[in-house]
This record gives sequence, C-alpha cells and structure tokens, in this order.
Amino acid sequence: MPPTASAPFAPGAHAVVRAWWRDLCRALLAGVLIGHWAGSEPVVPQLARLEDRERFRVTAFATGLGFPTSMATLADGSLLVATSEGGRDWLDNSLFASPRGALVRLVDADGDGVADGPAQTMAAGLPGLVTSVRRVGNLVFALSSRGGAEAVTVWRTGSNVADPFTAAGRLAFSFPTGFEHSTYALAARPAAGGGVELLFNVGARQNSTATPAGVTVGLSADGGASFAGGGSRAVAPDSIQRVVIHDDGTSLTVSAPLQIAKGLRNAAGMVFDATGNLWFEDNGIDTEGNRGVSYSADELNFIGSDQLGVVVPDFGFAATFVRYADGATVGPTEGVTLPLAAFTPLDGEKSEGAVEVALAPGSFPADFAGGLFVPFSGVFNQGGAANDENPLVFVNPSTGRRFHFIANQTMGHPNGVLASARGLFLTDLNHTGRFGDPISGGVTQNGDGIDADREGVVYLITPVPEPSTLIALGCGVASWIAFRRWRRG
Ligand SMILES: [Ca+2]
Ligand SMILES: [Ca+2]
Ligand SMILES: [Ca+2]
Repeated sequence: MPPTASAPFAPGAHAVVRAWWRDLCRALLAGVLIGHWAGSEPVVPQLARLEDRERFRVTAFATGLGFPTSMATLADGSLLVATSEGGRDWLDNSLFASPRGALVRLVDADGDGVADGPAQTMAAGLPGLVTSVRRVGNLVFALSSRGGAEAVTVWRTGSNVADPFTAAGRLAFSFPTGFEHSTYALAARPAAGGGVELLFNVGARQNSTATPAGVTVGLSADGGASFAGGGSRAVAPDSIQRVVIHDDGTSLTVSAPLQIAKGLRNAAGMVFDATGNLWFEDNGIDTEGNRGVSYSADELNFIGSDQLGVVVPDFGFAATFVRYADGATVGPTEGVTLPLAAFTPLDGEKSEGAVEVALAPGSFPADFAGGLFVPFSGVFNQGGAANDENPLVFVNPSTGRRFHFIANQTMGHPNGVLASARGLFLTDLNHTGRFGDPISGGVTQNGDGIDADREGVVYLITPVPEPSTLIALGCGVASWIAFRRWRRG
C-alpha cells in the first residue's frame, strides 16, 4: 500500500484511498486476519529527549475515541474533542467514509491527567469528519471536511457547561469537482468591533499547480445564519479567508468573506496567539508520480496582527517552495512571503503531513517560550515502527531551533494539538495507525478485536515541578520556620 506524505484528509490522493479500500475489500473477501498491528491498548508515548522525560508527565487523558482530531476548551476548562461517530459497518468505521461527526466533552475534575468518566456527547450528527473545532464565548465552530458536505456548523453552548449544544447556523461550501484539497482548518477570536472573527482555509485544486484565476468556491449560509445583505458568496482557492459573525441570540449574521492570504496549497493548521498574530501551516507538494514522497516541505507561516486583513501576502504556492530533500528555496522570492520554518528531515528523521499547530503552553519550561508544536500524520494507514514520518515537532522560529519532541515511529497519527491551562493536549487518530479495520458480520477482522473508530487517544503533556524548584520551595519553608522561631525567641 502506498504511503502518502500529506495530512490524511488533505492529500489528495484519491487513488491512495481507492487502493486502501480495495485492500480492505480483499481482506474482507479473503477473510484474512491481520495480526501484526499493535496491541489493543495505547502505549503512552515517551518523549524523545532524556531531559524532557524528567521535566514532563504524559498521560493518556482519554482512550477509546473515534478518530479524535481537533480540540477546544470549554468555559470550565473541560475539553471538547471532535470525533467520528463511526458505526458497525466497515465503511462507517473508517476514517474517510466516516459519515457522522460528534463533539464530545471530557472532564478531569480530580486533576490526575485522566478524564474522570466517559465522553459526554455535546453535539452529534455533524457531517463527516470534523477536522477543526474552535470556541469563542458561547459559540462553537466545527469544520466538517467530508467531500461534498464541507461546512462550518455553528453551535451555542448552554447556560450550564454540561448542557448539550444547540444548533445556531451553518456555512456550507460548494467546491467544484476535482478539488484535491477542500477546507480543513479554522482559527477564531473575538472581533475588534464585536462578534467573532472566523478564519478558514480554502485548499488548492491540485497537488503541484496553482488553481487558475477565476475558479471559485461557493459559500452559502443557512440554518439560522445568513450573509449580511443575503445571498451567497464565492471565495478564491489557495487561500485563507475571514468572515465576522454576529450573534443576536437567535440568528447569526455573516459578513462578506475577506481574503487574508494567498499562494497556499493547503493551510491545514491555524492558530492565533495571545496578541492576535496568525500562525499557520502549508502542506507541501507531493512528488508527482510518487505521491508518497514529499517534494516540498511542510511550512510554518506567519501574518502579524497589524497586517492581518490589511494586505494579502502571497505564500508562494506553487512556484516557490522549500525543497524537502535538501532545504533549498526554489523559485522566485520577490513578492513572496517565505515560511518561518520548513519541516525538512532532521538527521534523516522524517516529518510529513503537518496537521494542527499550537503555541507552547505558558506553563512549559522557559526554553519552550515562543515556540510551537506541530503534529505530523505521516505514512498512510500505518503506525508504530511502520510510520517513520509522524513525530510531534517543536520549533522556535525566532531561534531556528527545531527537534522532535515525540519521535517518529512512536504513535499512530498525531493530529490535533491544543495549548491550555492544563498543558498540551495531543490527539492520535488511532494508536495502531489504522484508518479502518476490516469488519465482517459485525466482528472486527484485524486481530485486535477493536474497531478502528474506537482506537483514538487524547494525551496530556504537563510540566512537572523541577527538583530545583522543590528544593528552593523546601528551603524557603525551612527558612520561614527558622525565622518564626527566632522571632519568638
Ligand atoms: Ca481524572
Ligand atoms: Ca509557501
Ligand atoms: Ca482495530
């Protein structure tokens, strides 16, 4: 089975998906048991560097989830996770055919790094795989990426944080046929003039060529949402777009889309920092004729808050890129905004298929300040030793420092990443690496007995107090006691 270099939802690779389904069908028909996959329980990933193993604790915050992708925190600090609802049919149970998505809530009230109980469903029946979820105030935005049903569904949270969400409206995309990359990423923040600023990416039609001018993607609003002035809109591909959404409590009014960036193949991960700067990725070009091999590197890009919506920077796709093999910048650079970092191999260790991106949590040690974490999905349908492209990468763009925080060949498909007050949350779509399991007569035929849509994991990475901190604290307490005794004479 061919691997693919790009993120699992992004890459085109319809041919790859077809080949994968064909293989699954063959396995079904032959009644083949595939027994070489990892065990049924995830192994909590070890951090790559010895120093980090002492400075951090990694816990399996939640297991048994259906392809968990993106995350957000709710008002009480509990975790909202986008998952697949899956099903007993083998197609329903696979990543790409996943017919319905669900937003679920996980609570860790006792603070031991493990969710206290099973996930609570907050919203269900969202179309297909939800690849991005964001919350601003009482509005939750979920981006569904299933082909032909791409949409942002908008939800209102209840007066109690545990109340199920209520549907508030929808922004539906209509991509012309033949688009390899649709829309996968959201970023959201309060808008300066009230309401919510919502950014989404619009992918490129093809792998290695810019989408021709004049090709547009339709955008309509319904279900309680409407564009100011009515009607629908069209947006340019190869871009990031912005709308501002106002909620009067019963209906949503959506501004006309504004283009934020151009020259992007597939900006599959986006995040605002605390000062409103936008950090985002672009997924690199696959080698034509050998789509499993990266041709250009995945990128980390940046637009400063003062430039956002003021200019439309060109990030270079398709003519200008950083070559994956050797890090060389290829193509004209005049008028092109080059990436802050390009994820070329480090000492031969690969990273391919950048998914989400998060700023390092403020609670992390000082040497992580100003840096970002980027998970890589890696080899198609493979996990563990067979996936040598799937690290969690740390990069500090101001120093150029970059290393694999969790090595490749450790997890299945690292996907979502979220900085929170609790630490860094990280999802793994399926800890065995499978995007689907052959199921026959309701029985999983892959040897581990667990459906692929119940093998997803959320990990939590928290800093532990350094021994020196504890010693200093102990010395401080001892000094205070001695001082009190001295004062009392
Ligand atoms: Ca707990
Ligand atoms: Ca670029
Ligand atoms: Ca399985």
